[in-house]
This record gives sequence, structure tokens and C-alpha cells, in this order.
Amino acid sequence: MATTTTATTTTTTEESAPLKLTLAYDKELHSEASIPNSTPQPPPPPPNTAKLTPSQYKYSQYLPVYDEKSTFPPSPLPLHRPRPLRRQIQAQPPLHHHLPLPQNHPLTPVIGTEIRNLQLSALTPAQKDELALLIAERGVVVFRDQDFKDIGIGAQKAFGAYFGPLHVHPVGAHVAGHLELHNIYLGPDNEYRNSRRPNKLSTVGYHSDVSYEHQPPGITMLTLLSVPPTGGDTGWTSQTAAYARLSRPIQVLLEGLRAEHSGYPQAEGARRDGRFVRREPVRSEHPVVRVHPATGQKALFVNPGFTKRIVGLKEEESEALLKLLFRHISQGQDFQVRVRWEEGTVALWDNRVTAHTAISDYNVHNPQEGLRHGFRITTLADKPTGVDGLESTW
Ligand SMILES: O=C(O)CCC(=O)C(=O)O
Ligand SMILES: [Fe+2]
Repeated sequence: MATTTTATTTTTTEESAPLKLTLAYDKELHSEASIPNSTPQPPPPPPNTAKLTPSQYKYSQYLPVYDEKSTFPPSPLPLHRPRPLRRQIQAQPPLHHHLPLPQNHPLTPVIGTEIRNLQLSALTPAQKDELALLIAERGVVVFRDQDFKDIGIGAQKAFGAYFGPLHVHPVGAHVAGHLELHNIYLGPDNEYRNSRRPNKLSTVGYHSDVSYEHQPPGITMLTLLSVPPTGGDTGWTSQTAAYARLSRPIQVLLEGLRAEHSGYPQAEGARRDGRFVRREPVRSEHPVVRVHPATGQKALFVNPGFTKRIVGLKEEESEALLKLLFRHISQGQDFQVRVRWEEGTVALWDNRVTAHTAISDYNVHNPQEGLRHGFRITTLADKPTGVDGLESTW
């Protein structure tokens, strides 16, 4: 599949060395010159469809690029505890706290809450703490009709940073000048996301974001700037429910085990595809059952995206057990939620207690089906702890 990239070289003001920025979108497609003068004005698009010209496309500043110069250490952080959780751990809050909100309703009995009539951008610090707890309890919280996409990159990053240090993706495309804004883009000019799974029956791939990190993410927030009229939903599965459904003998077995999560295949794949690796890969051995520091709830912490083996088991044992768990996580419709994106939707989830998947079911070559484009802000959290204090190692 063709992926159009255009290399440009610019010079930063602070450094004398040139900064190489590779565009991960087709400039032509997004330029006015690509629309002949004689072309009649197209009819107005459906409400959630992006227009592909920069003069009209409000979010061209957010189009995906690769900074091919900046590098970062493999392990981004000294050990820390994220600030909002510290208070919660001490307070040991009861479950089922809820933001005092006019419309805050569950999307399913098990996972997912939807909130309307409240702007993320207007939350007080106390409300952000409550929100962190609500996300931990409900797995994913979907905010509708948000102005978040229009508050500017500085304010967007500051909002994310409240919940923990911002993650820089080892290989992903990002917003120019802002490596903490991981790009989500699938359009006719960049099908890289789909092409990474060329031989699969389905685009569904459940994962917990970059779970190979030593201190993997807690809250991730995804903001879509352009939403297809239909298609491109996101699915989440509850790892607390997935754990709870298992029989006690299997729970007990898993509680004593760690699993290896690896960033190597992702980095190696990126290198093979000629992409820049800004952070060398790491792998971690995390408890298979993780205890959330704020709620005390147990959750499965393995995912088909990054978990490679269960430590200490024979190969066939590890494979069989992971196959069972991956199937369980992926097929449990009765503890999953599928969210349809609307203009102005922002979704926040807790990677400690959920796994999620993009659902790429639309034809990127049909302009009527639109462009799906957004950015992800990912916050790093605690070093995972399992049952009876079982800790991650690496
Ligand atoms: O595009 C989506 O629906 C989800 C992509 C994803 O996995 C993420 O943003 O972490
Ligand atoms: Fe993800």
C-alpha cells in the first residue's frame, strides 16, 4: 500500500543542526492547488467530515510528521507516582464516586461512562482528581461536544500533564514540534496504520498503550479532529471484568505470575519500514494481575498487542495460557463497549484496567467516508504492582 511521505528540511532557531521533518501526509492532497479552479464547489460535507484543504481544514497544524532527529533515552522516567493518585491512595476512596454532573450516564453496565454538558477545559483540579478516579472505575469516560480540540496545543498538553508525565512514543508520527502529541491518522495519503496488519482477517487488535514501558501509561486521552460520518469507532474491554470472570483456580495461578511485554517488535517493524526510532525499545515483566493503586481493584494486565510470554512457564504452557486470555479479552462483548465518535468527542481511558482497539472499517479511498485524524496524549503512571505486592521487573 502506498504511503506518501515528503521529506522537508527545516532549521530550528535554537540549534544549528538541521531538523529533518518527514511529512506523513500528502501535501498536495491538503493544498488548494490540488483543487482545479474549474471544479465546481463541492456540496457541503456531512457534519463530521473533514475537508482536505489547509485553508479550510482547521487542524492542518496537527497533521502527522516525523521528527527524524530528536532522540530520547529508552526509559523515560525515574520512578514516580502520578500526582492525582497520591491523594487517592492515601484517602482510599470508596468505589462509585461520581462527578456531580448533570448528564453522566453509563454506556454499559460494566464499562464506559458518557458525559455531556461539561467541558474538560473548565475542570478544576479537584474535578480532575475525581475524573481520574471515575476513569479508573469505569475504564473509559467519553466526553461529548468538547471545545478541547480548539484550546491550543499548550493548554492541551497542560491538561494531560495534570495526570502524569507525558509519554513520547518511540516510533509514532506526531504533531510538528510536539512529540507528546501522538498522531492518529488514516487517510488516502497515509495507510501506514492499516498496512502494518496486511495479513489479518480483521483490524481489531486489543492492546494497552505501550504496555512494554517500565512505568506504562495510566490515563490516555484521544481527541479526534476529523471524524468519518460513520465508521472508525473505538472498542474498549474491561480488564477488571475479564479478571473477575475467571475461575478462582485460574485467578490464583495468574496472580503469582509476571508476563513479558516487549517494545522490540514495534521498533524493529518501524526500522524495517524505514522509520526513525527515537527511543530504543525496552521490555518489562509486569504482574499478570495488576492492582489499581486508587481503587484496589484487580485487573488482567496482558494484551495481544505487546505481551509476549508468561515468565517461568514452559513455552507451550505460556502460549496456551496467553491464547486463552487474549481470546477472552477480545471476545467478551459482555464486558466491552464500542464508542462512536462525534465531532467534539474526547475519550479518556485508564490503561491499567482496560485494553482497547481501533476499528478501521471504512474505505479511506472514498472521500465520502472521510478522513479520520486526531491526537493522543498519553500519561505515564506507576510501576505496576500485583497481588501481595508482586512488582514489575526489567
Ligand atoms: O484510533 C483509535 O480508535 C484508537 C487508537 C489507539 O489505539 C490509541 O489512540 O491508543
Ligand atoms: Fe492505543
